[in-house]
Amino acid sequence: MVEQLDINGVQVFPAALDLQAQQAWVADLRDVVTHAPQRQWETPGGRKMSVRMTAAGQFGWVSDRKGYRYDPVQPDGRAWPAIPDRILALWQELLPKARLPECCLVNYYAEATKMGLHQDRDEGDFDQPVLSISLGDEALFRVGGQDRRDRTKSVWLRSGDVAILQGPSRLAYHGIDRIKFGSSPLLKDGGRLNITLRVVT
Ligand code: MD3
Ligand code: FE
Repeated sequence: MVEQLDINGVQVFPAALDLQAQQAWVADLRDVVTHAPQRQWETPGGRKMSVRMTAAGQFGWVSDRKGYRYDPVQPDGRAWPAIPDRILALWQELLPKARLPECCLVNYYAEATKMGLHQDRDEGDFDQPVLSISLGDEALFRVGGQDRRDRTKSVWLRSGDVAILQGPSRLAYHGIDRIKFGSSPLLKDGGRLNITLRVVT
């Protein structure tokens, strides 16, 4: 990893994963989806999210009328599948001092999917970093500060890009404004996968 960008404190490593690695990750994630189908969660306010989500690890992130939370089981009562070794290995390589991730959240963006500006604060220890990997179509990522009104910066995240959120940026507001559907040949039906690794407890 040579180039490194700083977007309001978020460290972005463009093209950190080469094409062969990206294809291997997609195969691993297809396996995860076999054991944990993707779902469109309902927000506590009753709106269906446009992002399709699943997870691996000790916990998955879920949402329904009762609220947002990490859950050790899927809605059908099954445990979440294990985090693939190759994915765990990237965390250990980039973040050797961090605790091991307990959730590998897998977000899929089909055409016209977006994710509004939010903070990630359902985890127990904000001193632990979050690692994000983008696969497939390009996405316009927006990140501000710890106050929703703080000025935001935008950057296009592309397939193979890795981002690390730690320090003050760990609680920064962020979101995905849009994707450029069909901009990457990686996923056969198009769209974008984003993988985030988190320490939950
Ligand atoms: C900045 N995902 O899953 S990834 C999420 O592309 C989420 O699916 C987006 O926001 C996506 O919660 C953005 C980059 C990212 C992930 C976690 C962060 C940026 C972050 C946590 C804190 C600050
Ligand atoms: Fe987030």
